[in-house]
Amino acid sequence: MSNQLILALSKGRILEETLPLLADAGITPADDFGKSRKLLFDTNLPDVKLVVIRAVDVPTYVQLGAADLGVAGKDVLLEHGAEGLYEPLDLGISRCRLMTAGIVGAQPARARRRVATKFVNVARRYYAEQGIQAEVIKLYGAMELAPLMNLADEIVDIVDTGNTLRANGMEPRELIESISTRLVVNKASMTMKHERLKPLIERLRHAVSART
Ligand code: PRT
Ligand code: MG
Repeated sequence: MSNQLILALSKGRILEETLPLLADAGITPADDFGKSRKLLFDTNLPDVKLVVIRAVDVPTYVQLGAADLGVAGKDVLLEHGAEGLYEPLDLGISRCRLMTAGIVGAQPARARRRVATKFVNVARRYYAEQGIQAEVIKLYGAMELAPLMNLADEIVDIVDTGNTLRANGMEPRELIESISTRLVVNKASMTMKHERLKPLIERLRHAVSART
């Protein structure tokens, strides 16, 4: 392992909220950030580099040690599994809820409920815990469409304002988890690079608590 610290950031909506938090913690990307198709960036800290990757890939990078730290939604972490990861800090950004949802007024009547979701592991676990027989159908997007097209009786998806559900004649049903974005750290890095990681985590912790 090198002396470099690699921080993996989730691109998309989480990135937009992560950058101001990093700035509060005194970590700013180099000038070329976001300007090119580059995915690996220097920062103002000589030993810290950033990679910007698909949110679903962040746990993999950190778990396998390609990145020392990562910023990922709790939903992604729950779906991926947390083996090999520490989760020292709730960053408190990109809050939302993982919920079941269905067509307004419709009862999920079937003995074996058809559930469309990209969160197949979370969904299987949840319905098993509820003692509900479920056939989980993997989709990669537009989950709201599945009940309308009679592909599924219910979906498991992220809800924030509920506008997306409402616009499609659907309503939230049960809360599975409240979600926010977390800092994750590779377990081996935490041991081997502890002296360098600890102050970085503390800077982030202070930036988070200064906001609340
Ligand atoms: O888009 P891509 O497939 O590349 O990746 P992604 O969809 O995983 O990334 P992105 O940028 O959409 O960010 C997803 C992460 O942001 C999630 O893993 C959550 O941790 C967090 N987050 C917070 C959200 C939302 N809020 C959110 N509202 N992720 C998605 N949504 C979507 C939701 O899927 C639904 O389509 O917004 C819609 C619901 O919003 P409301 O306000 O209409 O209820
Ligand atoms: Mg998206």
